[in-house]
Amino acid sequence: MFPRLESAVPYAPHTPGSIADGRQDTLVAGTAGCRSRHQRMSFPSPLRTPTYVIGDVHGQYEKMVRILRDADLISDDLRWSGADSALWLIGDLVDRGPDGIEVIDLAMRLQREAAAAGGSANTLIGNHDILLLAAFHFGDWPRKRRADSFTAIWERNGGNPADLDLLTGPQVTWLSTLPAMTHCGPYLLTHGDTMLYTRYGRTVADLNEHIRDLRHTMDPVAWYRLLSEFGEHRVFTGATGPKRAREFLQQFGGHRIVHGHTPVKIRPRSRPR
Ligand SMILES: [Mn+2]
Repeated sequence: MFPRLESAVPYAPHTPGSIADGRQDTLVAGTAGCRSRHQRMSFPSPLRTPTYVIGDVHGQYEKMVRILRDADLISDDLRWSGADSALWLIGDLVDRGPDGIEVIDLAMRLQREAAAAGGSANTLIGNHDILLLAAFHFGDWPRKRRADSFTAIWERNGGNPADLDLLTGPQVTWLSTLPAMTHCGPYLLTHGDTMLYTRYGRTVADLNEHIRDLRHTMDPVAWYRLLSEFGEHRVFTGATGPKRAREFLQQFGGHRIVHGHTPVKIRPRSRPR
C-alpha cells in the first residue's frame, strides 16, 4: 500500500487512514519549514508545493517506479521530472520485497536530481532500514545465541540476503544519516505510529540528532533497544489514540501526523489526484 498525500487533501478532522489528527488549532509549531516552535499557530501553514508521501516501499522497486511515473515525478527514463514538487519516502525501503537496493539507489539519485531541479525528494529512516544496517554492522552478535543475532532477527523480519550482499559504503552512509521525523507544512511525518520517538528527543531536531548518533555509535545494545521499541505501535488508534496523537503533536509540533509502518484498512476519504 502506498498512501500518497497532496496539498489538495483537506484539513478536515477525522480523515481516516494513516493520518492521525490532533484536532488542535493552537499547537506549538515545529522548526523545519514552519515558524518558531515558541510561536503559536492559529491555522495550519499550507504546503508550498505539491507534496507526495510514500510509506513502506519494502523492496518493491517496480511498484515504486510505477507510482512515481503515474504522479509525473519521474520521466520514462526514471529521472526526476517533478520540478518543484516535494517527495517524502517515510521509511522501510528494504526487506520483504525483492529489490531493496534498487529502491535505495533510486531514492539517493532522486534526492540529488530533485534538489538540482528546485524540488525535493527525501527519505525518513524506518525500522527495517535500521535492521539492515544492524545486520551489516553487527551480523551474528550476540554470538552465544544465534537465534537472537541481528542477522537472524533481520531475516525473520523479511530481510533479503541479496540486499546485504549488495549494500555499499555510500548506501550505508546515506542510511546512517537519514532523519527520523520531519515537518512538512502542517503535517508531522514519521515512520512509525509509536511513542518511542518521544523518548529519543524533546524536539524534532533533538530526536533526529539522537537517532543519527545512535547509528554512528557501535553499541549493539542501544540498537537492539531502539529496534525493540518499534514493536510498540498502533498508538494513534483505539480509545486512547486521539489523546496520544495530541500529546505527540504538542511535543513535536504540527497539526496532523502522517506515518507508515502499520497497515491500516481505512482509506482516506479524499482520493489523491
Ligand atoms: Mn516499519
